[in-house]
Amino acid sequence: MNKFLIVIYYGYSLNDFTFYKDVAINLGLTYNLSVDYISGPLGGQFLEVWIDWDNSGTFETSNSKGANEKVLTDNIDLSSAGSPSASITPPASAELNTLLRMRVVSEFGAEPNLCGAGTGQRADDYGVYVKPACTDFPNAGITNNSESTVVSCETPLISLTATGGDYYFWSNNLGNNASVVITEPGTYNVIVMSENGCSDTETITIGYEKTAVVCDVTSLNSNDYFYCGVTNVSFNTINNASSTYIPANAKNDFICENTTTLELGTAYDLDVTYQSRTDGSQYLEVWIDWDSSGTFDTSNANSVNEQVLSDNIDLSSVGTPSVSISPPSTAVLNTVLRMRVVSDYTQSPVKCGSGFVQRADDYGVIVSNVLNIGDLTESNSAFRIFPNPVKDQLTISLENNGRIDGYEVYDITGKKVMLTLKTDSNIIDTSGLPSGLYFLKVKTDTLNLMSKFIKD
Ligand SMILES: [Ca+2]
Ligand SMILES: [Ca+2]
Repeated sequence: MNKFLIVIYYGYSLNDFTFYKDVAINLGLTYNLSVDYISGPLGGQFLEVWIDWDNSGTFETSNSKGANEKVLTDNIDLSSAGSPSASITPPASAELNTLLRMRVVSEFGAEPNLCGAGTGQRADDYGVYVKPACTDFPNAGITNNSESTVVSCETPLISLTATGGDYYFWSNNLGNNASVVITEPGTYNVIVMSENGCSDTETITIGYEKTAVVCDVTSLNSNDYFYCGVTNVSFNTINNASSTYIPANAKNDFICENTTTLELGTAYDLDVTYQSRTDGSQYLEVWIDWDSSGTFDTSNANSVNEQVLSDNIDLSSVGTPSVSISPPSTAVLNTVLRMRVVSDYTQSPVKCGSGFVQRADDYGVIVSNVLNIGDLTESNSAFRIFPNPVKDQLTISLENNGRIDGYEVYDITGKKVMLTLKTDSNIIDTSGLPSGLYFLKVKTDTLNLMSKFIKD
């Protein structure tokens, strides 16, 4: 649980960190030791770690109690980095409640000489206390300071406080403070340790409600304006000016501010404006995770291609591609789905993974089978329904004896109660509807018409 960072101070071959960088461990428990070390371009590097368990003043492969004091050995080739680790269980014969010496020693091109002279050798010594086996364990707890255990647009940060001990070690690189802030879903563990060195673990799982979790993108070049990429996205109610600044994580998440609701059976124009640099072409793709699977697929679980737009432009250009998008009938309904607009310089963008001068903007798309009541402000004199109130048959009359293609009926709550995509008749059978107020949406080959009616 404790990671030692070895800093090499040239000119010294031994640094003694004992007494101010020491660690207490307990008999009967196992601890993780990990060491990071590097080699130079001229040769390999060897590493050993020893603990003088019997406090004899010597490091032995078999000490006075028969214990092996060499706890880690490793080596790497030239121009490499190594991060070996070992699980260490103090031997039952270890000298208790005494500061024992742990030596981390590394040598260039040969096994280190743990006592004596090396050629390019350095040793760092640390202190280890071995305490008796734990009998009094702390009782680890996690207090959730937020209302929710789910990261959402309403609750983007979840604050947790670990309780029950004197020291805290959080997983997921969250550090050693009692209180932490979580922004990503996952399972989080905290090791709670009391002053006697005994520990207990508590776990909490944080969910995510913005959208299905989708892979991240990165960019080789980021954290600056590169003057290429997407500058505006327009899609139904979304009209968002973007920028050609590429943030460090290569992605901007607009899902909480820029989400739009699409109705099944309706087509929407997606318009993207993007630009290229003077020294290279630019590529653009847009994807929508229609099946909320967490991946963008050319053929998803319902055999739908989730790539909705692909385009590219020459250098020194502005592109304004436009595409008409109808949500597929198999789209997951009434859930925020992720739309990714991603662009890269001189090459096709990588929708998941690492690009070159790449930036992705994510938006939210909800596919609804529920009528947006706001749409009903539309009226059209070319369209009449009768009788109203109606009992069993509602007739739709269009000017010039026009025919309808299909219709939808919604109840007062906006829930779709009838859907006919294709019909040869201008008469709707309303006999199965309970009494009440309904909204009717009629499609012809050129128009979307709306009206209200009352069922007696
Ligand atoms: Ca010894
Ligand atoms: Ca998908």
